[in-house]
Amino acid sequence: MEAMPREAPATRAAAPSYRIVAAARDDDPIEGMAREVAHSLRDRPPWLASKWFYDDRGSQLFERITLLPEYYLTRAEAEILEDHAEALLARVRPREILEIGSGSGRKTRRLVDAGLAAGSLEAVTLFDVHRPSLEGWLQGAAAHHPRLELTGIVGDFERDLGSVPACERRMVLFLGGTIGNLHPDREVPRLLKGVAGLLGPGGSFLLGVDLEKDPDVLEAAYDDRSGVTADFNRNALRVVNRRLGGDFAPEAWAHVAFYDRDRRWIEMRLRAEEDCRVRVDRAGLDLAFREGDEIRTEISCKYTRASLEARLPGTGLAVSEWLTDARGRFALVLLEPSP
Ligand code: AVJ
Repeated sequence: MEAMPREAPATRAAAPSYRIVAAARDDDPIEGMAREVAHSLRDRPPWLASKWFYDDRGSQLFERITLLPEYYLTRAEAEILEDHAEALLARVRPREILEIGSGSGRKTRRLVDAGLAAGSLEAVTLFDVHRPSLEGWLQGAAAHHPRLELTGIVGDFERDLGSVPACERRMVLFLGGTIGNLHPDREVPRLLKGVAGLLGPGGSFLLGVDLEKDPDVLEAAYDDRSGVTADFNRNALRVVNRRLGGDFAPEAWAHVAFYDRDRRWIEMRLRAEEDCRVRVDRAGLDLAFREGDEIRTEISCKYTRASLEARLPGTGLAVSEWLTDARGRFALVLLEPSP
């Protein structure tokens, strides 16, 4: 049978559009997660990567964290953007904004508006593990800015940045203090080198960094009175249960968050409140935990200008602007390729 060519509606303008692509060339994401979790839960001490917090529920819980009175990071960063985004973008004049770990993309809007005001911006690409967050943002952006070239890339920024195509006058954003989740010696230099490799001619990198401060303030931000962060922390277990056929009892694990003053990072853990046996079918795990055993779920490293700059040699990047909020809690750092 012959297919009839369908007629395009002649009078309607093209619908605003965007595209979403997967970064990982290889495997089934569940397969990959199973392999990683099989390794990390057998490690001594056991741990789970913090990217596993972010399914639909975890992404919503994080959005609630950003509204908590104790969690100053988001507001401090927003203050800096409010004060400096326009002038910054007018100076840098990016053609493309590429945001990694974009989440809900609320801050992205501020920078996109500044890029449009500067008259230079033509394309926006968001890179995140959570596809629905990308869809939500891109849909809204397509409706408001039909002329922007909009792309979402679903991927793991620690592994898949190499699949992002090259581009001129690109401004990479890595905001919110998410760099804190990376190990400062082992993972941060690799990430910075990866980003440097994405910057074409005229490229720049805007990085949000949480700064060292009174440990009581830090600990309150990661152990709020209303218990939202505790729920967020336990979500890692729910995600393992659902995706990998696990049988963790999330309510039997207590939220632990403390500032490690030597390593200068917040560490979040889950502590077993009773002896238990846990199976994770798809990861081939059958684990025994004793009361008091802990699983590390996140580090969130805090920096000073000096300790951040100490990570830069060998990455191909140098600081060209260091902007903080009025209370010096958080920094937005503009990095550019070093000669
Ligand atoms: C989204 C990675 C910036 O480390 O502060 C919030 C995640 N963890 N509360 C952070 C988080 C606990 C957050 N980042």
